[in-house]
Amino acid sequence: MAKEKVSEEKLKEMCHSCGIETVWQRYDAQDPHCGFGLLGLCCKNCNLGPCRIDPFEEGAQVGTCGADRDTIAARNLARHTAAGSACHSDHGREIARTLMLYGSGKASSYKIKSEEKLKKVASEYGIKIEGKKNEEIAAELGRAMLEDFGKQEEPPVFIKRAPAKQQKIWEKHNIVPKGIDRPIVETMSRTNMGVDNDYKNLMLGIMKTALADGWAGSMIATEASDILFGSPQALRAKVNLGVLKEDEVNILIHGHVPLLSDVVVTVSQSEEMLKLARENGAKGITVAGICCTANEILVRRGVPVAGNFLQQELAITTGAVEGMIVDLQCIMPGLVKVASCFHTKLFSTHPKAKFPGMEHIEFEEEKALEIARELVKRSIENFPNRDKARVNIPEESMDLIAGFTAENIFYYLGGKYRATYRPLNDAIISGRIRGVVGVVGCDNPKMQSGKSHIQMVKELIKHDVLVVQTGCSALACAKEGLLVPESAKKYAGRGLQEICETVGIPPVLHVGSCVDNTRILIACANMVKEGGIGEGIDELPIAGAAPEWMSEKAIAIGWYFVASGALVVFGSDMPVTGSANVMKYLTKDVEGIVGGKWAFEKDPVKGAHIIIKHIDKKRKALKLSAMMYDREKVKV
Ligand code: MSK
Repeated sequence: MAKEKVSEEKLKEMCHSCGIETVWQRYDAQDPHCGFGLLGLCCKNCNLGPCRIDPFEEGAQVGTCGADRDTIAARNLARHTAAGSACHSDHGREIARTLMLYGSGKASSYKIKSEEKLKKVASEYGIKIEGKKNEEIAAELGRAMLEDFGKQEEPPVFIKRAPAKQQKIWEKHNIVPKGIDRPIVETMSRTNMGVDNDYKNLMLGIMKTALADGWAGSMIATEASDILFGSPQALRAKVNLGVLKEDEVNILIHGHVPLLSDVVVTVSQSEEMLKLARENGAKGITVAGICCTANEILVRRGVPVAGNFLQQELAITTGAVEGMIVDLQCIMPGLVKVASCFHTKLFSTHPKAKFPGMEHIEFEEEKALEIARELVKRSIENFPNRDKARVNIPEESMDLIAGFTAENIFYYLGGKYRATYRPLNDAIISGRIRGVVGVVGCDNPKMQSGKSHIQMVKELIKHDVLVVQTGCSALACAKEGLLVPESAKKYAGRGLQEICETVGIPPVLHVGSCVDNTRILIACANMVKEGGIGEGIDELPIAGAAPEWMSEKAIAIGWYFVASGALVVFGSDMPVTGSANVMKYLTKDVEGIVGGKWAFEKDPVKGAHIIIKHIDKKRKALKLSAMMYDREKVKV
């Protein structure tokens, strides 16, 4: 008899009553959080300290060296941005390196899955493609991309993808990044004790660093991944813990870089592994993803997603996971303790990301197939150790459509023979679509554990805003059923609904993983190029939001959108509120420099209305007509 399924909430309660500690309990145990940290007023950049500024202005107002609250808050923010940019860009470096290795005949587990993109990007890099084999082009392109990281005097190649207006603004303020690594190193250097103490100058350095991430490091990750693993196409898949199967071996892939997980998926579908699974008493093998590795494999192969960031531990507590294979980024060290209560085997695979208590099987591009086979085999052999009485797979799972890109959206909106952004721009001009907003980023126990994304997105689409999503935010909304075409009728305003129904797309478009926020940058540049809605990204009726941001990578992403001219709304403050000057710079002054700015709003519905107001202001400046169905209301 089939066992009764539990809900996710029930699963959380069960963990709690059995004394299994997850992120929510650990978060509570941190209460109260360090006030100086929250305000950004502590400095431990040198051994004169650690120093802290008294927010009530009764105690010390400067650090031992004399640095004031503005300098300290700005320096801390700069270091967060550098760390976030470094993380994304290192991801890009790894994929570019694999592309080069593949082209040089050293990574035979891979192939070129998008020849079209290989040739297009190679041409952008000035590589001659005529008469050359794909392998040769891949080797040259991989090498050229790697050179972008180390450039000293030249901007990375993709910077020229930005609209001319943005490039001019960046040149004027001297924030065009030279190379990708250099601005990150420069930020670490200028935030050292006694170097850059002018918060405004530090902010310019931050923007330069973030631009290197968005318009180069992350963009390389996206483009090189498309070349190696295929350019995504819209596909239907499933999301949430209910994708795990009671009678199959369940393997979770978690992290960000898809170099190993893509091969794991291939291996898990081989007859050799399926036979081994049957021999071990399972009916088959389910590979499902967590976090952005999930998104990478979802958008290209339709592999189901078990969950977003906050579900990584819960997935193990289902008692039905034989192996979790992690690469890097967003992997909680707390997994080890949770897994120790179950039979789940955890495998770390990346030389840069080891976890005490996890078995480490190191990934090498040259031996990807062999290593993936070992990991899948070890997981299958763990199936007999599963305690069936402790299996509690929540029943929730939901359909979603994923796999939209800055390129294929041409076809979905314009049709195969009219592949342009014209229909999108026209829909904005005519007032059917109010604007386009990227709602992205993590989920956070500090906020509503994923619910803020849903509330914000519902409010936006209700007001005819087309939403594009990446990362865990996309997964949170997918679980709610917002990423299927049917949701347009249920939740979207009439204008957006008409567009979605005409072309058969959801009102919320999943465009990939965290590094794929660059697809949104490219889409913005394409909208500008198409014409009629402004000369630069700063003029477009667009915005970005991260309602539950958590990672330093989110700070870097937010900054590259702001520096590119967008309004970015975060659902909780960045740790700089102890400096009124820095806060004013972020929420006001920066707009006069690059055209974009920050806003902070805890309430996701209010956050949505900050965005709607901003979009309406941009529409007005562009002299666009009022929203189509608002006009009808006026007539009535
Ligand atoms: S995985 S960075 S929790 S979106 Fe990209 Fe999710 Fe945030 Fe990690």
